[in-house]
Amino acid sequence: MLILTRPLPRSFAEAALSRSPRDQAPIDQARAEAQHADYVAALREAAPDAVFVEAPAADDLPDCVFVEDIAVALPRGVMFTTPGAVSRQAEVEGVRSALLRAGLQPRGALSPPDTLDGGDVLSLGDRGFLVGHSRRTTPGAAQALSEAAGLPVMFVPVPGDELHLKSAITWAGPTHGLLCAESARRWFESTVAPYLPGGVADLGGVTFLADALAANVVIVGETALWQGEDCPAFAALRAKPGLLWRRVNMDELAKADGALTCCSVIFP
Ligand code: CIR
Repeated sequence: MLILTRPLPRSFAEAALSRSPRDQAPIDQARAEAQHADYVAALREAAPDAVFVEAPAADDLPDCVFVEDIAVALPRGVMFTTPGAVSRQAEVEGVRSALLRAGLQPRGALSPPDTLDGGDVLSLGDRGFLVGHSRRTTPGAAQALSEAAGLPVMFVPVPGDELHLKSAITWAGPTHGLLCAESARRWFESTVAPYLPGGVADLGGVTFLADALAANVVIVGETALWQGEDCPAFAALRAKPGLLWRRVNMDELAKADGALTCCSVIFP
């Protein structure tokens, strides 16, 4: 297993993109750095044998900690994206050189005007990918991803005004199923569930969670990292055997619209 992360830049609190006005949600840089360090430590604990690749620190790229948007793990390699936010496109170079140096094989390519944010790509294992059509991700990019991976892609609009697909839904594997924000239930039931090859049951079912942040979990080996509000449905899910649940808190990064999956890319 190889895990990619990137240090939190010193420009994060002042300049990371955020949909909340900064005066409503000022970011505490030191707290964000401490939370990110805890997150990386939790990944290391969960995967002690993994190779950790840290892309170079880049204080001139305020959103660069969100590596998920830059590289997508494919069955036999990596696809580098063209992120949909122009201010983030220079993030690719540092991630690309770090991953190629680590020996990963590049797969596929995007051509202008296509753009792709990895936050819109949910891997469903050998079933393929669920890809969100957002303001950051184009249909042509979903097609290019399918060709690069040699796997089917199901392309769906992102729910409501979510930034990314994985702002609303992630997959904890066949034992624990999909986790979806309650606010996206109607979207899931009408736009996703009927079209999933094999249906929802084949993916282990779905649990709806009142807190959208909690619906974004990172699965690393046998460990699941989670954050946000707990609730009985989530507690029941965590009580099922098969995963060790580890709570982390990244609420400072959430102010810049980042959830847990955003800060790493896991190559199994
Ligand atoms: C952005 O707007 O691009 C960043 N502030 C947040 C990116 C979060 N990434 C993700 O959900 N995959």
